[in-house]
Amino acid sequence: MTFETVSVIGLGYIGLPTAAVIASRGVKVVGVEINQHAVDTINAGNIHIVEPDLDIVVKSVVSTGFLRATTQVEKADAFMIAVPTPFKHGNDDSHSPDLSYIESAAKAIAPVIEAGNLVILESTSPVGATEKLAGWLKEARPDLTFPQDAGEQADIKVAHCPERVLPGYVLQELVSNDRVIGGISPACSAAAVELYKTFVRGECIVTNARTAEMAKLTENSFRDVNIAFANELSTICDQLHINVWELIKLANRHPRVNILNPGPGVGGHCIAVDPWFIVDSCPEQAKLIKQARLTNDAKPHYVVSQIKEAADQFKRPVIACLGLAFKADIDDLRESPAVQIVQELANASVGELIAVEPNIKALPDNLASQGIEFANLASALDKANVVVILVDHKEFKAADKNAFAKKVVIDTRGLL
Ligand code: SAJ
Repeated sequence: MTFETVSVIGLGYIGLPTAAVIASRGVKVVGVEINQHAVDTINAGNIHIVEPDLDIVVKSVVSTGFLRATTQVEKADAFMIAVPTPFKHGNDDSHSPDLSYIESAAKAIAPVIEAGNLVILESTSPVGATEKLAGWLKEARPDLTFPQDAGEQADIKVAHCPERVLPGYVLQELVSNDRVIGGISPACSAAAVELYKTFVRGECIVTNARTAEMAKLTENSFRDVNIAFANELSTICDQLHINVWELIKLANRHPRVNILNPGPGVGGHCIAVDPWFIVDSCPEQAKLIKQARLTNDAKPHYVVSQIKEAADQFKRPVIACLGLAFKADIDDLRESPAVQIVQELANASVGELIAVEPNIKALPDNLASQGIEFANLASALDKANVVVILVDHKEFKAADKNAFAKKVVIDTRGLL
């Protein structure tokens, strides 16, 4: 199979870097995005998301004409769907995945697909989503054959190739990570491997679509369960007056123990979401996976109660909250436990709040409107009597530790 034109549906945190990297290999890429502002930004050679070095690659592939963004779906040899799979609205307890973006993408590309095309689902999806995608395509195009019926002879090939890149390292990991390739038939997998080989240096490992879906969910659940273990240890250690960081360091000296780091909670758009897709599929079996989610989701509230206790020691508590991003050295505040903690403190009127976040220029409106002050590290440390370390940003690691000496410090990241 040759891929002269690749269409990437959804130009977000995964779609845009993927489109840019494929275009940088000299393949014509058309990115389809419903957000007109994103389309205009990309076509002007700029980016609408934050990811190191992505701006340089996008500028280059747009200027050489290999990448173009549009709101209209066009014909292509391969279609890669990289749209969000959030939870369904309105029922917070069920945490059911919302596949409507995938369904819309299927309905959008259906009119332009032709025999010989490859359709890939990159979005993190519950088990069975790729089969559903193939079903939606078939419904819209009864004139074509699909692998769920026609097997190896199908006109259209469909596969799931889940993204696995780490925010902040997307450009490196897109190329160097191994890829799990799950075709609905072996011919679908083979075609997908050919496409990924054009830009992936890691190995492309073939399986079926359902296993590929579960593999991605498993990777993030593995991390979530391990972080939950560390978070549970941290609360046990507080109770027993043991330093959890020292404890973990010691336990990790064992050749077969490797405990992750406790923190203020688990944020981001993946690890706190994907395990629920497994729980939603198999609620009876996925007991540990569910408990890990609950344990990690409870951690921000635990940190808030620690801060309240510390603030109670002062007549006029001034609380410096160091870091708002969901993890170190990024500017992404979405789904951040640090933001959740700061907001809970503001709602509870615990004291004067100062937020320090070196990766942003100003506080977002929702925080600024709650009367939270935005300051640099030095001035926050100067004013505060309680200091809460919420993110282990490099600026905080580099800070003079003496500046913390006379403060009540709650160090959720083990930075000190
Ligand atoms: N965290 C801890 N303790 C740790 C590690 C992380 O508290 O020891 C917290 C972080 O502070 C953050 C959250 O967990 O709030 C998630 O951070 P992360 O760095 O573990 O992961 P993400 O969400 O940035 O990216 C993950 C990655 N998955 C795995 O490492 C298994 C990435 O490879 C996936 O592509 C990405 O999810 C995704 O898109 O699914």
